[in-house]
Amino acid sequence: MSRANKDSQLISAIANLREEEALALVRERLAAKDDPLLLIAECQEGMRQVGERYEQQQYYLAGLIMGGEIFRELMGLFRPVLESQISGSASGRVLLGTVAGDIHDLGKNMVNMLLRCHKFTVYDLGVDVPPREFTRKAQEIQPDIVGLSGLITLSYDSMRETINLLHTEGCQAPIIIGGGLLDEEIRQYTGADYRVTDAIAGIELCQRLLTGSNEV
Ligand code: B12
Repeated sequence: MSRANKDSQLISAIANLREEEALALVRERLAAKDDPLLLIAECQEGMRQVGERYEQQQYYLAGLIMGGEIFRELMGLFRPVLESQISGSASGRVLLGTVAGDIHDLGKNMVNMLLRCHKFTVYDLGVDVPPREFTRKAQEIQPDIVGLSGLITLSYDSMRETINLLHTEGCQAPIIIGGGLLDEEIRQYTGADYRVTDAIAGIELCQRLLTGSNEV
């Protein structure tokens, strides 16, 4: 991803599944007051490379699982730092979830954490969420924004179905889809209003949507 320095030692430690090294590097860089958002971008790039190696059959499924575990541990290091930086006044309600058929939740959880740090109220429905569950919750809480996460090809149909149902049931909140592999064509296919490929862009977009700024 664009914000990450593609050659960093941290990216390489994650891509090579060197857990202890990755944890030590993040601890060190957080202690040296490195920007946690930049570190998160590097972690995402490391995970992208894990996925690439899986695709190229250099790693088996165990590699993906191990990558996921490393990322989860790294998130534990970021959480207290980010939570100590909570700023701004109370903002809007965001309905969030990973769509039906997809169980990836690390990115969604990261978004959840960052949104809370920016004083959003987040209703996170978890993973593999059926369209009907999104509409039921949307009717109950009347969100200001709906965020759908999806990382696998299968999730694009689920996103489309969920968005169709949300519209049919009268939900007028802007809908953002998020996931590392999403592009403009997929956004159009799903009918989403916006798409983002990293959490920081997602938070900035949510802030702009709520302040009514046109610069989206
Ligand atoms: C870790 C991982 C797993 C872990 C997930 C653990 C977990 N609890 O999430 C496990 C091992 C369970 C897994 C399973 C599978 N995986 Co997997 N996985 C990955 C991997 C390596 C990293 C994902 C990740 O966590 N990245 C780090 C986070 C931070 O990034 P992110 O999710 O993109 O999220 C960021 C942004 O996208 C954004 N964002 C995300 N959601 C949202 C939502 C909103 C509203 C907003 C604003 C922003 C936002 O913010 C986040 C932070 O910046 C990816 C590779 C990749 N390129 O992503 C493959 C990948 C997604 N997996 C893949 C596959 C094939 C699978 C399996 C089908 C494998 C199998 N044979 O079983 C299963 C799918 C099961 C299912 N039905 O869902 C493929 C998908 C290919 C495709 N086109 O369909 C990928 C791309 C690997 C590859 N290159 O082949 N996987």
